[in-house]
Amino acid sequence: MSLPAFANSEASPKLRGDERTAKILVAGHFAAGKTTLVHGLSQIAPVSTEEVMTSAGADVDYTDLPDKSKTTVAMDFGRLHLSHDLVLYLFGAPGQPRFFPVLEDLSIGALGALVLVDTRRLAETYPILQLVENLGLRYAVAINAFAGAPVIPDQRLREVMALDDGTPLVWCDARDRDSSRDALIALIHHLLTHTPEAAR
Ligand SMILES: Nc1nc2c(ncn2[C@@H]2O[C@H](COP(=O)(O)OP(=O)(O)OP(=O)(O)O)[C@@H](O)[C@H]2O)c(=O)[nH]1
Ligand SMILES: [Mg+2]
Repeated sequence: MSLPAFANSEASPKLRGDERTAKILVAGHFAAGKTTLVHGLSQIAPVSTEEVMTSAGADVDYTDLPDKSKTTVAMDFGRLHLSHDLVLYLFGAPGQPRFFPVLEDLSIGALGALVLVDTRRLAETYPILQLVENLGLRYAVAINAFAGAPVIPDQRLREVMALDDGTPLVWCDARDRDSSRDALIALIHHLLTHTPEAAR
């Protein structure tokens, strides 16, 4: 399978109406960088539903990252021309377990999922992977390489996450458009080469 030349990543192409479209779920644990990735890639004004975490939510919110004051409570939304004839609708899910039912709802109609991971929070990745698999979504794992996070060899990461050999595992920087786009390309390649013809 091949993708045509990519559209200018800085452009905000209008929809022609004859493109192929796909809904993609961007999932991952708390603070994996989902909102950062969707907002960085979107070629339209993204939708954000981040809310400030206050002491009122201390019992239920994750509070181990003092610099992170907001968390997604419903979804991120963005749109990206990945190529001139393929448009992705990106739905970023909340990362905290109490919002998992929202992730389930957001997954409806998705072609696949990009699962973002910070290697410092691998334990929080397992329930996300479990959920995505239970939902029947094909997925790629993108390690969002935070400064100071352990650099773990891919083979070891595959083992600890129990990834199938065919599941793409890529590294990215969610703050960088090209890097994030490459992670999505890996997912799309996987989806287009593993999706039954009838579902295309
Ligand atoms: N150093 C570094 N910081 C990042 C990266 N990606 C995101 N961040 C920062 O990490 C913080 C968390 O990013 P978010 O995009 O809010 O994470 P999220 O996965 O949407 O978080 P929730 O919605 O709360 O689950 C933000 O302050 C980002 O600026 C990255 O690749 N490297
Ligand atoms: Mg978020």
